[in-house]
Amino acid sequence: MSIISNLNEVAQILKSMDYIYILTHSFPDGDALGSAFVLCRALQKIGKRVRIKFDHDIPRKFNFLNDYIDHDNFKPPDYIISVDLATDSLLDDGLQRYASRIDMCIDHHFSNTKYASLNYIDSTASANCEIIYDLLNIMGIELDKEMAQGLYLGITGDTGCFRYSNTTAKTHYIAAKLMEHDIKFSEINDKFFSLKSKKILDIERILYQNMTYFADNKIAMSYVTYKNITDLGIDEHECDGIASIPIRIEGVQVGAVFRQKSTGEYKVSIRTIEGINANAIASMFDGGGHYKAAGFNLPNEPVENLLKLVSDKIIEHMNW
Ligand SMILES: [Mn+2]
Repeated sequence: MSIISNLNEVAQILKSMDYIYILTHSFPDGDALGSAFVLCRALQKIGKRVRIKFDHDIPRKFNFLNDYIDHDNFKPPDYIISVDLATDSLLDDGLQRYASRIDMCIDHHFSNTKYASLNYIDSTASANCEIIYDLLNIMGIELDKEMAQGLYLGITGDTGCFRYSNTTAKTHYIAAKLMEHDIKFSEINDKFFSLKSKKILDIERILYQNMTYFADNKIAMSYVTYKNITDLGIDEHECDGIASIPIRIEGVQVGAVFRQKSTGEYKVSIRTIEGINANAIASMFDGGGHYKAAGFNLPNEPVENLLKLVSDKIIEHMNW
């Protein structure tokens, strides 16, 4: 459980590894997949045997990454690296057996629990892909167009297309360097920020219908049941963007979306405005995440009770 604060050291250690599995969080987003994909491809380029390990299929929109994912038996890995994984409990259930033996963690979550033998955490990076960009530079591994696209995907994803306050001058600098590789940035941004399937619009309609306000409209919460999701035939992964719907309502300071999982439990996503720490709210329920975006799980109970439970805690926490 030690901390590495120098990326040069990470580079040195990676060079000494072989037969590596790369793991990331369940419901992987662009940053998780971009980090895993680019690191995998980079290490393969210098002759390492590496696979990304998943328990579930990844969302269809990320299909271009599939070649790098190990669905067969590799061999038992000698090393395990995690990327964009704040805590080992966020691994897919089928990967929990690796949780206790992660050698290296490369992450940008402020809430990272330092579960690996060696932990490199830079919470000033808007996206984990920023760290991977620096790392490959240090290692002298040249980016190709696919890698530049993977990194751009992670950065634009975690900054909400360069809108969130985690965006820095360095974020733009790296994005500019990536654009020199002739990447399809416009297509990527359209695909991830504008295009919506009819099914997603249907699930959004349900969210708007279920919207509930607390604390003088400072809190807005909504939910979708597992039945809603399966009735519409939606792949659970496709719902990622719905978490930010309540916080877009004018005057709302804390937004939450409760999404029921197949187990009946609810995955709660918290979004906050500047000045309110979403991570602190999620921590009250044993969750975590970023300053303005965090999450936690709640047991299978009537959703009205859960909304009330969470809003009461937030009201108390905020002194509202
Ligand atoms: Mn990330």
